[in-house]
Amino acid sequence: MTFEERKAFVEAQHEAFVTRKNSPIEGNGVYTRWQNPIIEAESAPLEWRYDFNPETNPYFMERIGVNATLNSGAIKWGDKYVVVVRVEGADRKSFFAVAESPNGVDNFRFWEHPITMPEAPEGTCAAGLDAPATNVYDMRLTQHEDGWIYGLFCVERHDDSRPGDLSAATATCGIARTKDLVNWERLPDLKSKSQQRNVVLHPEFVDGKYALYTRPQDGFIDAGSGGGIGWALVDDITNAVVTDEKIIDQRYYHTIKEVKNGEGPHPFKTPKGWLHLAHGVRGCASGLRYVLYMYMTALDEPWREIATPGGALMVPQGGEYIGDVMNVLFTNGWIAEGGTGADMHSMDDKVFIYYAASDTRMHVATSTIGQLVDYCMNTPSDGLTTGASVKTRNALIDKNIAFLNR
Ligand code: M1P
Repeated sequence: MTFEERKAFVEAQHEAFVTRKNSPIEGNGVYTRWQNPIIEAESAPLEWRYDFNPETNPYFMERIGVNATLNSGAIKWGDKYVVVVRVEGADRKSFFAVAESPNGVDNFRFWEHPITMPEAPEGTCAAGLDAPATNVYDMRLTQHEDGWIYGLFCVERHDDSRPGDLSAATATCGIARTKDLVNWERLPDLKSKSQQRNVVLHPEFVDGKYALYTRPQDGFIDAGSGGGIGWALVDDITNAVVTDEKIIDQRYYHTIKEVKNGEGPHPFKTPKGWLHLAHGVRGCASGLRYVLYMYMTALDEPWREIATPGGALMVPQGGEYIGDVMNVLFTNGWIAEGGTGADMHSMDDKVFIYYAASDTRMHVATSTIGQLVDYCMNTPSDGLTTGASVKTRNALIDKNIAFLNR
C-alpha cells in the first residue's frame, strides 16, 4: 500500500468504528446492557497516534499507541453526553480526555486535545513530596452547588520511603475544578491521615461544608484493616483537609466487598433518598474480582444508609471478563436525565451507567431512577450467612406460592 492508500484505509476503518450503532440487550429488568463497548483504544483520534506527514512517516505507522480507555467520569453537557475518559497510553501513563455523544450509547467522539491537567500548586502535594504526579486516573465529576464542576481523581507517585521497591506507590486524591471541561484550576491535594483513592465530592453543601465520600487505605493496593466507604466534611475545598472520617458503608466477610470497596460517581438525589453506585472487591483463585453494587442513604443525612441491597448489581459478563486486568467491572461515571449535580430526579429519569470492563474499554448500561430505587429498596440485604440467605429466598418462594395459588 502507498502512504495515501494506507492512510485512507486507516481513516475509513476509524470512522466506521467510531460511528457504529449500538443496540440494547434485554436483561434482568433492573438495567439494560448495550452490546458494543462505547469507547475503546481504537476510538482515540488518529491525530493523537499517527504522524500524518509522509516525509516523516512514509509507512503511515502508528507512532504513539493507546493501550486502553477506561474508568470515565460522566456529566450531561448541554444536550451532549460527556465522559472524561482515563486514556492509557502504550507507556502505561494515564491522562484525561473528553469524549461526547449525541445519545449516550454510541458515536462517542473525543475532543481535539486531551485535558492538560496542571500539577498541584507547589508545596501542596498530600504525600509531602513535591514531585509531579507519575500517573493520574479515575476522575469523578461533580457539578457542585457552589457553581464549579469538580474533578477528583487519584494521583499516584512512587513511594520514596521504599527506594529499593520500584512497585511501591502512594495514592492521594487530586482536586481540580473547571467551568468548561477544557481549562482546569488545580487545587491542593486532599490531606488525610491515610492514602486515599476513590474520593468523590457530594454535590451539595452539608452543614455549610463540602462533603466527601472517601476510601481510606493502609497501602497503595491494600485497603488493609480499615477500608470501607468513608464520609468526611471539609471546610475549605481550596485547602481540603480530612480531620474526621467515619465509615458509612462497611466491608463484610464472605461478601462481594470483602477485600475492598469504593464509591463510584456522586450519588443522585431522588424522592426516596440518595442513590449510590459503588464497586466491591473480593479475592478468589483467579485474583481480585471487581463488581458493581448499589446502596441508598437518607436525603437529609447522606451518610446514613437506608437501603443496602445484597450482592452485585453487575458482574463481568462474556467479553467484559477479558482485558488488561481480568475480572473487573469498575464505574466512576453515570448520567441521569432531568438534572445535574444535586437536582432532584424523578422516577422516570433515564440513567446511563458508564462502566469499564477489565481496565480496558468503556461500556454503558441504561436504566431509570425508578428501577434502580426499586432495586435498592426491594432487594434483601446480605444476611451474611447461608442460613439467612435460604430464609430470605424461601420467603420469596412462599410469597409467590401464596400469590400464584390465590
Ligand atoms: O484494577 C482494578 C481497579 O483497581 C483500583 O481500584 P481500587 O482502588 O478499588 O482497588 C484502581 O486502580 C482502579 O483504577 C482499577 O480499575
